[in-house]
Amino acid sequence: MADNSSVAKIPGIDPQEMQEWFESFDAVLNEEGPEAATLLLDRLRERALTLGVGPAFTANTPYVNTIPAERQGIFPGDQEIERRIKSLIRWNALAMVVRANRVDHSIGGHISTYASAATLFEVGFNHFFRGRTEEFEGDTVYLQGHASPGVYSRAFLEGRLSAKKLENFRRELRPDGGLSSYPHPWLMPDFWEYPTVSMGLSPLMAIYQARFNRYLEYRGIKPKTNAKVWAFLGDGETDEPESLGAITLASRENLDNLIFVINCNLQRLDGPVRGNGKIVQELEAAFRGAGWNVIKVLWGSDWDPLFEQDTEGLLAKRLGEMVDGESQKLVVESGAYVREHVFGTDPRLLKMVENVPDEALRTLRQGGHDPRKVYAAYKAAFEHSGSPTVILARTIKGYGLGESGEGRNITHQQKKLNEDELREFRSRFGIPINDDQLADTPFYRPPEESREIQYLRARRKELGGYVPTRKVRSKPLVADHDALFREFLTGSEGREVSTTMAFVGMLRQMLRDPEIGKLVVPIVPDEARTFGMESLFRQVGIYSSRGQLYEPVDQHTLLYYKEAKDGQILEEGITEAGSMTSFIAAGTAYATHGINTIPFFIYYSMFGLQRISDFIWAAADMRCRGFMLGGTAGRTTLAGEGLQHQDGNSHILALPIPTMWAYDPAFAYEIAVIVQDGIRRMYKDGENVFYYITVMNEAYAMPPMPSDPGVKDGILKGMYKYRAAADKKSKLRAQLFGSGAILREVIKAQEILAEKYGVAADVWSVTSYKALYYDGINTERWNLLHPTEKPRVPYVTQNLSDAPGVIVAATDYLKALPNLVSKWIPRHMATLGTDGFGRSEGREALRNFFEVDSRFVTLATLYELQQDGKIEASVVEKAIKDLGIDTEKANPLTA
Ligand SMILES: Cc1ncc(C[n+]2csc(CCOP(=O)(O)OP(=O)(O)O)c2C)c(N)n1
Ligand SMILES: [Mg+2]
Repeated sequence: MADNSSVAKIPGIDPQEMQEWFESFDAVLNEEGPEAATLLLDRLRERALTLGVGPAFTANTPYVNTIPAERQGIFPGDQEIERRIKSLIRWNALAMVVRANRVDHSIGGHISTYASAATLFEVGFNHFFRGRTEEFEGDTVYLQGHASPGVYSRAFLEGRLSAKKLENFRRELRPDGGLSSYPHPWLMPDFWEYPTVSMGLSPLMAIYQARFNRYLEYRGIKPKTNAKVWAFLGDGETDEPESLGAITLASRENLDNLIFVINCNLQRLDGPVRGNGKIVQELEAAFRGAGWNVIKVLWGSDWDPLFEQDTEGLLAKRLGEMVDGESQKLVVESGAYVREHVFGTDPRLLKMVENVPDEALRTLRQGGHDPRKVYAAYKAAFEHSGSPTVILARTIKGYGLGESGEGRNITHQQKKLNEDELREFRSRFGIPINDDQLADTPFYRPPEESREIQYLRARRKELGGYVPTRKVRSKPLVADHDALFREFLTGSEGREVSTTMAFVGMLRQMLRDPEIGKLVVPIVPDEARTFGMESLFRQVGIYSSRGQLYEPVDQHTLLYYKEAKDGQILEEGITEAGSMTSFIAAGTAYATHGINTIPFFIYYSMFGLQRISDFIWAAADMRCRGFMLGGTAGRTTLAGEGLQHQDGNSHILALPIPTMWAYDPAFAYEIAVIVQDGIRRMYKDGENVFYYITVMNEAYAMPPMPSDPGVKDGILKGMYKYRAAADKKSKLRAQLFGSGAILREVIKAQEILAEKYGVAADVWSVTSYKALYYDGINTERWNLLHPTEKPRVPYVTQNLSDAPGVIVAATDYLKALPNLVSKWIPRHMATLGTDGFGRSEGREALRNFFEVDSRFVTLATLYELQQDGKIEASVVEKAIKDLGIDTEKANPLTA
C-alpha cells in the first residue's frame, strides 16, 4: 500500500482522507485494469469541470519513462553483440572526423551528435528500418544530418563503403572520391535518399511524405502496406518553425505510419536548448496537444530499481523540477555531486541511494542510451495505431567523449582528440586497437567471419537490405503525348484566355490521358480558384483521407467542392512549405516508390522561390522532378495586389538552383512545348531536372505557333524570333526582346516604331533568360578549356549574328534578368525591368510606373538609335512628348 505522507503536506487536505482516495484508486487499477482507471479519472475530471473546478487538463505527464519497466517487454536482440557493433561504429565515426581534421584542420565534421544518437540509430538499424525490396516498399528514414559519420561508419562495417572512402570524408574531390559531409542524394545518389541537414526541413518533409504514401494507397497507385516514415531530429532543431509547423496535419490525418524520434541531448550548438526550462516537457505538451502519441524515454534500466522504490512519486517530482541546465551539469559532475544535488533535497531520496556507490550514480544512464528502453519505445510506436508517434529520448551530447566533450557546451564542434582522450574512448568501448596505434587512429573492421559482421549482415538481410540505399526503380514512360498538346499549338482563334487558363486546359487534358492521367498530382495551397482550377475539383476530386463527411454548400452547382478518398488534387490549404514538401514527395516517388508521379504545384509566384527556397534547394538535391507553376506572376500583370504580391523576383531567385529550368512564357503554345518536352526529359529520358514556369492571369488572344521549324527548339533553348519586321529595307533597325507579360508591350512597340518612327524591329520572345545564361556560361567554359579549337558561340549570340540594329530587352522582372546575357550580345543592350516595390494599381498604370510599357520600349529603342548616331536627340525628345512620358516621374526603384 502506498505511503502517502508526501500528499499529506498539501494544506487543507486531511491526510487520512487522501490516503483513502489513493487506496480506492489503487483498487480500481488493480482490479479493473488501467483502462478503467483512466476512464475513472476522465469522469472525475468531467465532474470537476461541471462543478466549475478546473481547468483539469495538463498536457504533461511526470518526468519519467512513458513505458514503465514492467510493460517494457523483452529485447529480442543479442544485446552484447549489438553493443560491440555500436562501439565499433562509434569508433570509426570518431576516427573519420579526427583523421580528416588531421590532414586539414579546416575540414570540420561532427562527432558529438552521432555519439548521442548511436543507440537511437542502432536499434533502428538492427530491428526496425526495413529496406526496399521487390516485395515490400520499405521504410523511409530521415537521419539527422549531423550524425552522418555514424551512418557512413555503419556502411563501412556492412562492407558498403571502403576505408578509402571513410578516409576521404568531406573530401569528395579526392581522386578516389570521398563522402559528402551530410546526406545529399545529389552527391551520393546510390546512398542517400533524403537531405536533412538544413534543420527543420526533414520533419516537414517526413510528415508530407507519410501523407503522400497514404494518398498513393487511397488512390490505388500503390498497395497498402505498414511501411513507416521515421524522422530523426535534434531537440535544438525543433526551434525551427518548420519542425513543428505541420504536426497537427499529421494527427488530423491519423498518420500512424509516421514516427518522429527527437534526440533530446538538451544541447544545440552554442549551449543548452532550454537551460532554464525542460525541452522534453515542452515538446511533450506541444505534441500531445496536437494529438500525437508521445513516448518519453528518459531513464535507462539502472534507474528502474530507484523508480520501483519511488511509490510516492518523490523521485519523479524531483527529476521534473530540475531545469535542463542543471541536468546537463550532472553529466560533467561526480557521483557525489549527483547524490547531493539530485537526491540531497529530501532525506527520503537520499535513503533510496544510500547503498548506491558514487560511481554508479555518476554513470546512471539516460533512456536514449539504453537499447532495451529504446527498443520498447520503437516497438510501441510501430504498433500504435490511429495517430503519429513522437519519441522523446534523453541522451547525452558527445556521449563517451568523456572530459573532451561529453555534455560540454563546446562539444558540437569538437573534432580533435588528443592521445589520452582517444585511449579513454578506445578502452571505454573496448576497441581492439593498441596504444601504439592510437596516434594514427586507424579504422577498424572485424574480419568478415566475425560474429559482429555476421550478426549485422544477418539483421539487415532479415530487414530487407541496407538502409539508406537510393535506387531508381521506375520504368520510363513510353508515349509521346503529342495529342494532348496539339490543340494548344494552333492558338485560341481570337478567344481571350490567360496563360494560366491555357495551362489549366493542358492539365485537364493530361488528367484524362491513359498513361499519365493517374500519375498527375495537382498541388495547390488554397489558390485553385485564383487560377481558375475549380473545374478540376469536380473532375478529379480533392484528396481527403476521410472522404466527404458533409454535404458541401455548393453541391447543387456543377463545380462543387468535392472531397473524396481517391481524390487526385492535393488541396493543401495555406502552406506553401507544406505544398512544396508534397511536391518533393511526389517528384521523388520515381525513386522512393518506383512510381512516376508528376507533380504540378501551382501557387502564387511571390510566395514560392521567395518564401520557400530552401525546400526548393533540397528538392534539387533530391533529384526531384515535376513542374512548379508560379501563378499570377510578373510585377505588372497582377493588377491591384501591390507590394507583397507582385512578383518581379522569382526568375532571379530561380537562378541558383542548378537543376531547375525556369521559363517565362507568353503564349499557350510556348507552355505546351515546354511541358511536353519536360515530361519527355524527366519521365522518359530520366533527367533529374524540374521546371519552374510562370503563368499570368491577363487574358488575350493566343496566337498560333509560328510555322518556322526552329521555333520549338528556340522556345526550349530560351528564345526565338516571334515576329520579324515587315520592312526589312529600313535604315533604322532594332531587335526587341520581350517575355511573358511584357511580350505584348514589345509587340505593340514594334508597331508604334514602324508606324510613327520608321523603325523596323524584329520581336523575339525570350522564354528563358536562365537557359540562355546557362548556355552562355557553358559555352565560355568550353572555350576556356579548349583554346586550340574553334570557339563555340553562345546560342543568344548566334541568334543575333546577323540581326541588324539596336537591341532593347523588356521584362516584368528585375533588369538584372536580361542583363545576365548582355555580355554575349554583340552590341549594347538597353534593359527595361521592374526593380522596386509593387503598387496597388491597374496594369496600364503599373507598366507606366515601372517604365516597361510599349511607350517606354519605343523610347528606349529611339534612344539607342540616337546613341548609335542614327537619329537626332530632338527626335527622341519629341517622342517623349508624343508618347506622353513624364520625365520627372517617380523612380520606381526608390519610390
Ligand atoms: C537551418 C539550419 N540552421 C543552422 C544550422 C547549423 N547547425 C548545425 S547543427 C546545429 C545544432 C544542432 O542541435 P540539435 O538540433 O539539438 O542537434 P544535436 O547535434 O544536439 O543532436 C546547428 C545550429 C543548420 N544546419 N541548419
Ligand atoms: Mg541537441
